[in-house]
Amino acid sequence: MDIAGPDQGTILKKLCTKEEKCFSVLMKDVLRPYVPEFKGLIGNDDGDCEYLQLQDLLSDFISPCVMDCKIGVRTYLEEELAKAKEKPKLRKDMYEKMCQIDKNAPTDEEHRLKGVTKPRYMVWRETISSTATLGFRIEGIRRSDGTSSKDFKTTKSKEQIIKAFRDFTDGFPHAIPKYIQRLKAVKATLESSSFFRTHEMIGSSLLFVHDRFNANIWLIDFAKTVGLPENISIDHSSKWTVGNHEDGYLIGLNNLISIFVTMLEQ
Ligand code: 4IP
Ligand code: ADP
Ligand code: MN
Repeated sequence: MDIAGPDQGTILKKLCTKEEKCFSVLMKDVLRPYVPEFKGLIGNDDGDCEYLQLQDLLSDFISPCVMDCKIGVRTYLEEELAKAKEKPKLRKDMYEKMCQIDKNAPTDEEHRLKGVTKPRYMVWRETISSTATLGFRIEGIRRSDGTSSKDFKTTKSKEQIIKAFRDFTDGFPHAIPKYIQRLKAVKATLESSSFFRTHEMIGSSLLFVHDRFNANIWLIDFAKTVGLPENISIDHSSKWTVGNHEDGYLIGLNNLISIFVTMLEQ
């Protein structure tokens, strides 16, 4: 998703109408300073493809280090679960991704079928990583030299997370207190946000960015963030059960804060 936009300091992301809707609401919400600015839609030259034009969050940094943490205890929509129950569709690609990490993970039947359903794969990914227990997981890290790693699929324990966060902030000690401050500001703002009160945030990330001088965090990726049904409200930290729409967003945020505080104290 690294397409530079036509204007300085912007990037383009393939249009997803769910995400566009979220950005439109967010531009009028108290969360606005915590998300990339949404500058509207833009088509390609052939007119067969549309993009969201977003503020490039990296443009004010010099050789930034970047980390994407996916927040929440659940990473698939209830709607995807319902679809898979009604009409189980076997995903060969997901079966193969599963085998690559652990060839013993699929059941005998799944091995025979050479496929797994999407929720089965997503739940498995949640439990081998820190998502199910800590309410967030590391998706990827890019270092200041430009090298990057997505090798965090089995980073699960607090100790493993701290080691990865230490590597990420190595040589940039000023970033840790700045990250704590920003995470606390995100939390306080979420508490008064009507967007947060009325949406289920699935598969959304916090993007951590620092360089030698600064450090900051933004909320990104709202492709699977959806408005809650009229009659349902959530507190973002209660246990998810089918139909209650809880996402565990605050479980992840609170754990991130406490882990960075632990690192500062160590
Ligand atoms: C991916 O699994 C990620 O969970 C994707 O989420 C998800 O896309 C993919 O589902 C799934 O295969 P791995 O990270 O293990 O490869 P994201 O885009 O946030 O990274 P969705 O569309 O669910 O967000 P499919 O169905 O797109 O393959
Ligand atoms: P996807 O839905 O394809 O997962 P994301 O919105 O999560 O797309 O973006 C993928 C990656 O692109 C992020 O991990 C981040 O590194 C980068 N990115 C996303 N939005 C921005 C932005 N506004 N500015 C700079 N980088 C971004
Ligand atoms: Mn996504």
